[in-house]
Amino acid sequence: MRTFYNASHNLHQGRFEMHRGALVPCFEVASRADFVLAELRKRNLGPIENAPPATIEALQRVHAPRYLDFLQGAWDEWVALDPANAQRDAIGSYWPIRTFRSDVLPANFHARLGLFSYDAASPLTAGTWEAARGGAGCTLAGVSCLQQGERAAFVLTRPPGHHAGHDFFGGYCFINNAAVAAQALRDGGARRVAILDVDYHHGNGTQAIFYARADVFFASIHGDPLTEYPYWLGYADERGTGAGEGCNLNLPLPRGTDFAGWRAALKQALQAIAGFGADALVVSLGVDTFEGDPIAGFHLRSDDYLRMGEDIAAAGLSTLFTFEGGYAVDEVGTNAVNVFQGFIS
Ligand code: OKP
Ligand code: ZN
Repeated sequence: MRTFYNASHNLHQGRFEMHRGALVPCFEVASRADFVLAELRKRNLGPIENAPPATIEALQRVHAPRYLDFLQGAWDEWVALDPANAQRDAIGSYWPIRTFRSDVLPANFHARLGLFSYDAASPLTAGTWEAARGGAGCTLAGVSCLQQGERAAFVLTRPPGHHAGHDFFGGYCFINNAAVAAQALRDGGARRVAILDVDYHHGNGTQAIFYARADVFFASIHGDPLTEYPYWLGYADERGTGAGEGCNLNLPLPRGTDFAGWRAALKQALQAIAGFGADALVVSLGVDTFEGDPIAGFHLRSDDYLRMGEDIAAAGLSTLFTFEGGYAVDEVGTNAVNVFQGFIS
């Protein structure tokens, strides 16, 4: 299986995230990708390649122009406000909740930072834009691979993507790689695409992007948003809207769920995807379902990821894996590569 590795990922290295009133060191660290890369090499899973960054035009297939403009210029604006800002990351302080306007684009930088984000856990850094664009470029290269008839490919990138929406960032995510992939597959001629999100956290950005569409099915297995981030989306009654009605499947599970319970949900998600009749599958692969993950609550063990890969392979679809969460850094390589090992076995 070919891997497209975003060599620019380490340009994004957030220092701190706001966590319940305190700035704490970021969980989403650069070494996560390094561990996965090392494990791929160790197990000789296939070629590891680079790809050029995505063009703005390609990103606009999923994201709003004014959002992309903001992301591209944000760091320079931030530092122009105060040279001392070069030593600290940009994090929002003000957000337009219900009753505020979002049609006006404020001149004030902090107001725009809040307009285009939804949490204080996703620091925007000097290299965030380049890293995120690089990841989308790898995603497009992975899509090309599938279009050339390969069974599967892996996009090894960070920051992750599934919380990023059409015009907002949050949950450590800036550009939605899974959405970029699904859209590129559609643009390349696939009639129906399914996205399976197995990250511990609900992929609210991906869901929102495709919520009204009948051509992209979104299925997600995640910690129940009643207690788990992102809290305001990911409930079972969200089934899509308009033409997209019935094309969204959320399978929230309680904290503490082990692989037996999780695998039953996977079976349900894969059955729904089979019923949808997809031409291709995009997997938002987060391995923060691991029992040792510091910010999640499921109890999957390393061997369980082999079974996960086998089950996904049994769907028989050409499959693009995009890397999402997984914060137990020492095990993140083993767990992610176990999925591929199971998939190709
Ligand atoms: C990104 B991805 C938990 C705080 C949650 C944000 C989590 C973002 C997860 N104590 N903060 O889905 O892995
Ligand atoms: Zn996650």
